Amino acid sequence: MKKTISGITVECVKGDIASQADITAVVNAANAQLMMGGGVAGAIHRAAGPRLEEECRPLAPIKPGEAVITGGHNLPNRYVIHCLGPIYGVNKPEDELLAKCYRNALRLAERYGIDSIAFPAISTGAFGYPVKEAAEVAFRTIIEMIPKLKHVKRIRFVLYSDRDFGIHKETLSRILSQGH
Ligand code: AR6
Repeated sequence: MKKTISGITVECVKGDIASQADITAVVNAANAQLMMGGGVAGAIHRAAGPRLEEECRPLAPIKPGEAVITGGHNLPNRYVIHCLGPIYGVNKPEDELLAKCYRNALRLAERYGIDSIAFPAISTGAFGYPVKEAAEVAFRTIIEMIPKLKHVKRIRFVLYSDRDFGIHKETLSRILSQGH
């Protein structure tokens, strides 16, 4: 599924965040220590190799809502942008902290002249954020950022399950049909 908003493509695909070869920067749903983890942080670190953890070590720890950038190492992508999402029910306000992740990742992408970026559904796995609520925050934040983007031309959401893919497609269509 693909939508174009003011010349910028926003798309949803089903797949693995570590296999997005046509994208310049992939986003990691990181832990505060920026180390190997489960889910997305496992897939990204496994594919990138141990030099990614080495590059991350001096940048850690990060706080919920923050984002930092590293190289992609053995990933097919030039950069990894690591975001720490909020733990649902613990880091509050969750919606604001999750919005900050997307905002900060896009700001970093702009600073590095990145043309394409792929996001996983940050916080919706181990951190327990309900997928529908998280998708709403993610797309609303991205759509708000679109007028500020000069370099980023393509924003991809990579969803791991059919259910999450369906929820994201439905949420994006609904938000756009509401005129936002
Ligand atoms: N590609 C795309 N999406 C994925 C993949 C993948 N390879 N693997 C899982 N997902 P999570 P969080 C989906 O747990 O909630 C880690 O252990 C998954 O189904 O990766 O932000 C870190 O070390 C879910 O919908 O991230 C942290 O401690 C979404 O990606 C903590 O978990 C995010 O799930 C971060 O938790």
